[in-house]
Amino acid sequence: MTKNEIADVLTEIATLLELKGENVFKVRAYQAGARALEAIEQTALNLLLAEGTLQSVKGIGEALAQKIGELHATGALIFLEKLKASVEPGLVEMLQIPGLGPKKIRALQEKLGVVDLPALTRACEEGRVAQLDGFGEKTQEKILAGIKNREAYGKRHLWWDAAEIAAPILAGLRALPQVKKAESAGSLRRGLETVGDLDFIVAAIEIAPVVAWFVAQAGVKEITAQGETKASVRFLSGLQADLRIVPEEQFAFALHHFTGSKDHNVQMRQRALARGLSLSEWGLVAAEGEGTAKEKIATMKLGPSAAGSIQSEPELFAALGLSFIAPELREGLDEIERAGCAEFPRLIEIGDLRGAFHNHTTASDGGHTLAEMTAAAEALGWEYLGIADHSKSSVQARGLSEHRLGQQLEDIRVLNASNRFKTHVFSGTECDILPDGTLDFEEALLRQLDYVVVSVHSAFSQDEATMTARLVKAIEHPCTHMLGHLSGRLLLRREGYRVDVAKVIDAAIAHRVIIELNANPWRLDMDWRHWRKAAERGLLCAINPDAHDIGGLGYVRAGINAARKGELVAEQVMTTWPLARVQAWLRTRR
Ligand code: DGT
Ligand code: CA
Ligand code: CA
Ligand code: ZN
Repeated sequence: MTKNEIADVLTEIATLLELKGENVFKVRAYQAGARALEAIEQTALNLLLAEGTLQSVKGIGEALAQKIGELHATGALIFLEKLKASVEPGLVEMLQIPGLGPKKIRALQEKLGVVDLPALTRACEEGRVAQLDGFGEKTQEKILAGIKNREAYGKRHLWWDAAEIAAPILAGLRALPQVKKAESAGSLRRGLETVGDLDFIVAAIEIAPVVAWFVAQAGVKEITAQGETKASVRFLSGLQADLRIVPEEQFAFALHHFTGSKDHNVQMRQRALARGLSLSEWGLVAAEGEGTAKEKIATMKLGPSAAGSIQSEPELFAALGLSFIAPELREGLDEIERAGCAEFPRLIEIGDLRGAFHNHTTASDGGHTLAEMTAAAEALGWEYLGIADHSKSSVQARGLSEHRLGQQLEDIRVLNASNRFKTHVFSGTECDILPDGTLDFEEALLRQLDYVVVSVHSAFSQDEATMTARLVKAIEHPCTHMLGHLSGRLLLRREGYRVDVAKVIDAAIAHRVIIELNANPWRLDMDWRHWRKAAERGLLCAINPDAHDIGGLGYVRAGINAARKGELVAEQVMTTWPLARVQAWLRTRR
C-alpha cells in the first residue's frame, strides 16, 4: 500500500473508533498519524520502514508504526478487520449519508435509539431528527435526500443487466481509432452474480477523445468524475461505470489489478513480495530500493523483470511462478496457492453446451409454444431440448393437469417423429415438491415422461430441518432425475429458504440425482460456491436456463459464468453430453 492509501486506512480507523465512542485521545492518535503520513515523502517512508525507525516521526507512536508497517507490506490489517466486525453494520452504513459523521451518528443512536437506515428514515419522517441539538430541519431534509439517493444508486445490479450495458460500450471502445486494447474488468469480468459497478480498462495512444466518447454514451445520466486518465459515469438504471486509460505497456497490470478481487490482489502482492518483487496496477518491479512501483516505472529504474516485458495476464502470472488463473476464479480463496502447484483444468465454455432441461412453454406460464421453443433451440445449435412445464399444484403458473400433461407428451412424440427440427425434444415436467416431500404427480404418470425435475414452489417458510427432509424425500423418489433451483433465492429480491445444502448434496450424490444450476440471472441456484467440492465428490450438474420464452434460452450464458466460478469442467455438466449419452443416462435412472 502507498502512504496515501495507508493514511486513508488510519482515517477510517479513527472514524470507526469514534463511532464506537472510544477514548478521544486514541481517535486523535490515528488522525494525527494520517496527517503525518500525508506530510512525509513516500521514499522517506520506505526508508524509515526499512530501518525500523518510523516511530521517530512526530505523530507516529510505536503501535501506529507497527500497523503502518503491516499495511505497507501486506495491504491488509487484522486490527481493522476486527474493528469493522465489532461495529454495528447499520451505523457504518449511516456514514455513507452525506452530512453524517461519527458524532452525529452517535447522537442519533444515544438520543433516538437509531442504529440503521430504516430507523433513521422513520425518525426523519416523524420530524424527531430536526429536534435534536445540532441537527435542525435543513439537516433532516438533507439526510432524507441522502438516504433516497443511496437507495436509488447504492444498490448492486444483476450480472446479466450489467453485462448488457457493458457489451456495447466495450465494443464501442474497441472500435475507436485511438484504442489499442480494451477490456471490462471488476466483478463483471469475474462473473460474479451481482455487480456493484462496471470497470473498463483501455490502452490508448491518445486519451482525451476516448474519455470524450465514453462520457457521451447513450444512457449516461451523469458524469460523476472526469480526470486526465479516467472518468466515471452513472447510467439511467443507477449503474455506474469507471473508465481507466493506461499506456499499452501497463495494460496487463491494470487489467489484472482492476479485475480483482481485492482479496486476490492482496495475495498476489504478498506472493510478489515473497519473491522480492512489488506488484501494482502499474507494473512488477524489484521491491528493494527507493520509490513505489509507479515512481520506479516513471523514472525508468526498471529491474530485469520490468513492466515492459510483460504483455499479458498469463505472462504476469508466469512471472510469479503461477499458472494462468481464469478471472472467474480470482476471488481470493485458494486459487493462488493452487496455481503455484499445477495448471487448472479447462473450465466449461458456452460452446460446450448441447441442450438444456428446465424450460417452459405456453402450456404453463411460458411465452412461446413447443414448436417455437424447439426452433429457437435448433437455432442455438442444440442437440436436445427438455420441456418441463409446471405441475398441477402451481396454479398461479397454470400448472398442467394429468390430462394436459398427457396431451403435451403426445405433442412431443409427434414433433420428434415429424423430423421437423434437428433438435430432439425430451418430455419432462417441473413437478412440485409438496410441503410433505411427496411429488405432485403419481408415479405411473411420471414414468411415462423422459425425465422429471422436482422443485419447491410453496411453503417457503418451513424450518430448515423440515425443508431439508422435504428435499431429500423428493430426491429419493425413484422417478426424480433433477432437483430444480435448490434454494429458491431471487438475487437482490428474496433470500432462499432455509435448507441444509450439504445434506441435500449428499442425498443427490447417493441417489445419482442431478442438481441443476438454474441459469436464470435472478437465480443462479445452486450457488457457485458449492459446486467445486460437490462435483469432485461426484455430483452431476445440468445448466438449465428455466426459460419462459425463446430469449430465456440465452440465460445459459449466465449459468456458464456461475459454473466456471464453481470450477466445473464440461464432463461434470450433463448438458454438454451428446444426445445418445444423455438418453442412456436418463434411462438408467428408470
Ligand atoms: P463491485 O464493483 O463491487 O461488484 O466489485 P469489484 O470487484 O468490481 O470492485 P471495484 O469496482 O470496487 O474495484 C475493481 C477492482 O479494483 C477490485 O476488484 C480490485 C481492485 N481494487 C479496488 N480497490 C482496491 C483496494 O483498495 N485494494 C486492492 N488491492 N485492490 C482494489
Ligand atoms: Ca466494479
Ligand atoms: Ca469500480
Ligand atoms: Zn421453478
